[in-house]
Amino acid sequence: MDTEKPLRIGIVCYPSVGGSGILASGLGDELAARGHEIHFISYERPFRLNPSQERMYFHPVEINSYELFKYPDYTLPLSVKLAEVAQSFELDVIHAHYAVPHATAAILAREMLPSGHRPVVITTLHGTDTTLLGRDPGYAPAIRFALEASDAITAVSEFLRQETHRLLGVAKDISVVHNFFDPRPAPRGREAVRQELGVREDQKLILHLSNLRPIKRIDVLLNALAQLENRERFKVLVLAGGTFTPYQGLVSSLNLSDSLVVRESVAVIEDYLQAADLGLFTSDSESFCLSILELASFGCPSVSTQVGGIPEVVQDNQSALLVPAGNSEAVALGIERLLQDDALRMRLGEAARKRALELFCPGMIVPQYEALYRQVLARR
Ligand code: GMT
Repeated sequence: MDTEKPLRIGIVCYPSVGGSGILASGLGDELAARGHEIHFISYERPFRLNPSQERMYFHPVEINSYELFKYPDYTLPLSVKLAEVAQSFELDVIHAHYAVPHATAAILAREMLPSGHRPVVITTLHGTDTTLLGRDPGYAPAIRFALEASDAITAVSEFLRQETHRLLGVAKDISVVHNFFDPRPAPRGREAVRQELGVREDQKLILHLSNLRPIKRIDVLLNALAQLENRERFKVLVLAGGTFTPYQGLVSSLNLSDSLVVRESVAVIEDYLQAADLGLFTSDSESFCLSILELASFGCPSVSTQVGGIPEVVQDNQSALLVPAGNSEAVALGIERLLQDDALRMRLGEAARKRALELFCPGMIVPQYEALYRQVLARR
């Protein structure tokens, strides 16, 4: 329990559907509930921000389009807004989630302010800011600079910590602070939700939720489903954080249209998490995979590719089934095992729930961020 003076914290994140923004919104909510004053800064209100939380504010960044610019610039207006908010509300900390361009804007904001009014900058790496952009020579030097200039860096898994040292050659220490999830009660009952989706009592509901970016390998997921016999046994729900349209052609050609339900941009996911029997994830890389944790919190086990930080979140054969990446046959075998063996599915689900509650709950993770803020402020 943090008993010291509450802090004033600015959080900069992406507002759209994606793990980094979801985690940042959850963290802001928890920190505000613990008495800190939280200021979110982004181009839109983050979609999962709790509207009724006290001590939580949102400051939009306005972007003008100037004729001279072929491409609109976000980094500079963001840095100016961060500096304004930091000065007006006397922020102690700016916490940047996802390095590009948030860490750069935060460093610029800090340097723009008069000394004595400068917040410390903490940067949390979430995944593709290292694993994708960190490999791009057009980005890497700028990311490395922003990380080295941050007062502290965190990564959401040990995998991501090591990849950041390896790919970006960052010399500074990186602390691992895993993600957390605090499930809210589902507003509707399990049966009502399954009815809405057209899932019969004797059918299993397989759930995939993501922003559907190419790294999620929706092609592998659909090909795996197409290999399963007796499709009457299950329904598949995709909670899509982006448009599913590009995959409709593949769905039709694999004859999966009757087995698949898609819902785009769902804000309250708990309804669907509680209704699912198993999760399905086929990413080529994942620094953590918050969605696996979200399902685990409801006692739902997943079949997933064994990549990146996923083995830190769930353990193969104990709280999930992990299979090689890019291999739809292996994915299909994993799903088949869990469709056929109710006892195994229940056992893995219960172990996943226990692990989520013990290791990845707000009570375990949020104090780690609070302690880091205090440590860095004391060092300053
Ligand atoms: O989509 C986002 O907002 C960020 C995204 C990414 O591509 O970096 O997700 C990452 O952050 C999540 C929250 O920390 C992790 O659960 C995801 O595993 C991670 N995605 C990847 O590494 C591909």
